[in-house]
Amino acid sequence: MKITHLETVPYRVPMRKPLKFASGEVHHIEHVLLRLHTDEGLVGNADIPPRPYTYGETVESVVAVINTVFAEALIGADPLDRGAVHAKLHRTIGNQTAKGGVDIALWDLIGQAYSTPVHRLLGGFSSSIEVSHMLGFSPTQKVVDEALSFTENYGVQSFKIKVGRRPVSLDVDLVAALREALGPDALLYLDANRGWNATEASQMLAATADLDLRFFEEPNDAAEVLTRRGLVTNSPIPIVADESAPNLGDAAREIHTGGANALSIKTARTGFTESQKILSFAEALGLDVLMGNQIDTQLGSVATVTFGAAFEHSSRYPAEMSNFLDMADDLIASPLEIRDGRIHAPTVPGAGTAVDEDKLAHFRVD
Ligand code: MUC
Ligand code: MG
Repeated sequence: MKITHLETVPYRVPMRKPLKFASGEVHHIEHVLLRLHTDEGLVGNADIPPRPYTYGETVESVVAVINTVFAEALIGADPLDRGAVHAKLHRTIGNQTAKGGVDIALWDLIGQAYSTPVHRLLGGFSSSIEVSHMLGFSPTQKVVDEALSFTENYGVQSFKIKVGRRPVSLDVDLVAALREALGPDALLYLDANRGWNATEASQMLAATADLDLRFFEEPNDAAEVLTRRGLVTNSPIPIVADESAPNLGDAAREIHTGGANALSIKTARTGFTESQKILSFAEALGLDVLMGNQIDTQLGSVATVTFGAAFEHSSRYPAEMSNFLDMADDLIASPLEIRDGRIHAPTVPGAGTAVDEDKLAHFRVD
């Protein structure tokens, strides 16, 4: 099997409600659909979400790097030789979600070629994984109502709370209100997206010490090495590296230099191949891993469940997979369903990233 040509299709879908957090805001889904075509007539698909405030990528940069740099490694390649493709991609620094998308599309082809779900090719640990919902900035009562509606309508019991606002007391009050409303059994954790400095983050930890929070993601900028290391050393709960560890090398550096003691894995940026390397690294060191959300569509979230449910170590905590409910529509051909707080991994051959061609025609902007 050989890749004969590729397509990079920019598309735009409105959000029902914007998602706001300390490092940015998302009002519209403006992503790139990558399609790898083969001489056997198979098409491998992946959703690529550029996040300029996290990785510096844009729709235009994703399209450009794939067409002008990565295409040379892809056209004529057999998807099974993905090690050779990755070695070539590795020569280009950055462009994290473009690389993640290439890997997912390659695996989608491999799964289709072997008539097997990628979830099973990877590991097949569990047929489903529990869902965690990410709560963006909004007035406290609205956030509480949103969380309660997710528990009631979808059975979701785990929430990542976006924090990092000033004054810190704003977020202390929010977290206290959520714990009060959701009760002692809900799994609650924080993500400040670098919005605070280490002093503010310490104040947050002290003020919420009796609220049973489980993790604290990117409390401050990991580039503030000294204060970040102090925070990690003194924090009673694990400090999770997300945007400070967007690839294997950065994850290893952040862990070994004391910048974090838990890791977020996002298939949107490390696909399946590099995500598995990060997962093994974390497992060997006894570090907790969270399957994160890049404000993913269903097309993106299906990759998260495909990977997350494939391994025991990535299934230990609920995976962030529900923000597609904030979006007005989706390109995915077989929609995801959250039932009893869980999403099932696709059972069709490939990665579950097949697209609805009518919707693609409607939402594409090229
Ligand atoms: C997260 O975990 O930080 C917000 C920005 C981004 O790149 O991902 C989201 C969620
Ligand atoms: Mg994060």
